[in-house]
Amino acid sequence: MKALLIYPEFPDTFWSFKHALKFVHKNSAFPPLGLLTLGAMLPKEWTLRLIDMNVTAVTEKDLEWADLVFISAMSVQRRSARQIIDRCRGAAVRVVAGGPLFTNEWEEFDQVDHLVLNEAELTLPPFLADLAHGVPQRVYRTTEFCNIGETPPPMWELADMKRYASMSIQFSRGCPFDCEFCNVTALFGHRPRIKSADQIITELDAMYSRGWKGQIFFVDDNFIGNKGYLKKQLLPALIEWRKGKRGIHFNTEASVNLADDVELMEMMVEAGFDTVFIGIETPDEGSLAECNKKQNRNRDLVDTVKRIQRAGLQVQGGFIVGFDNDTQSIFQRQIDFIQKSGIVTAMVGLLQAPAGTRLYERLKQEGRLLGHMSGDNVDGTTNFITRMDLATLREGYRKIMLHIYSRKYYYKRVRTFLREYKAPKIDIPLNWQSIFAFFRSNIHLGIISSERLQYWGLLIWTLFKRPGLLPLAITLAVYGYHFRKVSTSHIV
Ligand code: B12
Ligand code: SF4
Repeated sequence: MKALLIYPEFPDTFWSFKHALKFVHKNSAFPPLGLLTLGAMLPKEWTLRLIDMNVTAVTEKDLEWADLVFISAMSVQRRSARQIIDRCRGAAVRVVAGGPLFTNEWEEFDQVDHLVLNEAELTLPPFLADLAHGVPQRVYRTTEFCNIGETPPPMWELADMKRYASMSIQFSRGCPFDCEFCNVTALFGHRPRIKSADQIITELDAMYSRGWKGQIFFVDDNFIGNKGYLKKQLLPALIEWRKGKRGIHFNTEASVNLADDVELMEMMVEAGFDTVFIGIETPDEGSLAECNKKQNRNRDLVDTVKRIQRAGLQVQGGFIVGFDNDTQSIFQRQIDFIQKSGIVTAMVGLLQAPAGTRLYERLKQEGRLLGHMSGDNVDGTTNFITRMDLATLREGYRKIMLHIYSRKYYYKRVRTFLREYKAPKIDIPLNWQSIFAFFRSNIHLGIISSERLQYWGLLIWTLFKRPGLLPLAITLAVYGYHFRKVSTSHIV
């Protein structure tokens, strides 16, 4: 059997990092870990090929070659996924689809031959067995969650690592919290399930031996969901593994209560973590209560962020406007919070209701649901009737984005952050790629772009005040360039 694994294209969004990637000559930020994991579960005698459409196009020859096409996607890739499904039909090749988009919206994909939903660990074996017997069903679903301690290591050999800015690895699935809008608990459950430290080290060894010496993203929904295991097993193992290995550094996603555990933060930094994405959502207590974001309540969130930054972890933040409780003052309050906290990468979105969440069910019952979410949480759209007049909400949202990503306030925020940040000791060797990126940013941002004054101002300031953080200052300037491009062109 010849199986073609296809990952559809992301639109040009905040998360695509498209405009930043060209500085480092990369095609995409991360490889499709779901498909690489799926690949490891397919029969060993099959011939597999992966096409990540963010890296290479799918040709008619590719479709002719395949006996079966496996597609994985999240909602934001819906459009590209539909196009490739249509092309497969045109080429008379059978399509098997899975991943978050199809798990959440499977009833809308009549054109797909086989929907193998939820976690492949549980639904793929029955599909493969039925296929072998010539009686494959159309839909495979489950309400169970698998034991990821038995998930095989992803097939890295399917991906062309050079094309990506970062690699990905997954230690846990699921999150103990219960935020009303969140898809994670619906898809992966409340009880964090973990891989063993040995599994993680095997996966890291596989990447390292294939020549990967850069950033690795722990794609966990909440990395600190099982603190006991982290402190006793995984982090000590990572600290040991990283010894003598140059270039490797980690980032991840965690809940805000990370700030309350100094020992945990210290261990993460020692293990090579330098960045953590946190769902801050809103500085408004009422809106936090509305969405049941308990862990963010009754705390000084600016101080919490600064504690994490001082421990050596850059905080990236997710923010949301459009809660029922929000009034028009929320826009300025979000701006003030973001500027004060020094969260440089602030992903602000309008509240959307993903299918399968408690929010989706509530809005449906209230007769306020308008259809499926776009899946791009920063495109200024939503899929329900908002309490605040929609035009006002969108105008307020635009105001936030144009403000925080304006040259003046973005560069100001970078300095606020660099002032606070205690840089971890991560040994990143100088290579040709970073030298070229440095020259490219000097030409693009320092000469061609209208932000040249702010750019050189930041570099000179950093050289005098925090010289060790110069590479980070340049990286953040490049991110800013991407965010500004997207926020001025993309928000509807
Ligand atoms: C890494 C990640 C990203 C990366 C994507 C990089 C990449 N190339 O994959 C980045 C940072 C770009 C990203 C962005 C966003 N993401 Co995201 N992301 C994740 C995250 C944290 C991990 C994904 C992953 O690699 N998992 C590990 C692999 C092994 O799991 P998996 O892909 O789910 O695959 C398993 C099953 O789903 C299934 N499976 C998957 N594919 C297939 C295919 C077939 C054929 C079969 C049979 C089975 C199968 O089997 C696999 C093994 O169990 C997930 C959360 C999560 N826990 O998965 C969210 C998640 C996928 N993201 C989500 C969202 C909403 C977003 C954003 C809109 C922002 C946001 N609010 O988080 C943006 C949109 C992107 C954009 N450009 O605008 C949602 C998706 C919801 C949906 N219905 O689509 C998730 C589930 C998190 C959430 N908040 O609910 N994301
Ligand atoms: S803490 Fe994050 S992952 Fe956990 S339920 Fe809330 S939004 Fe979802």
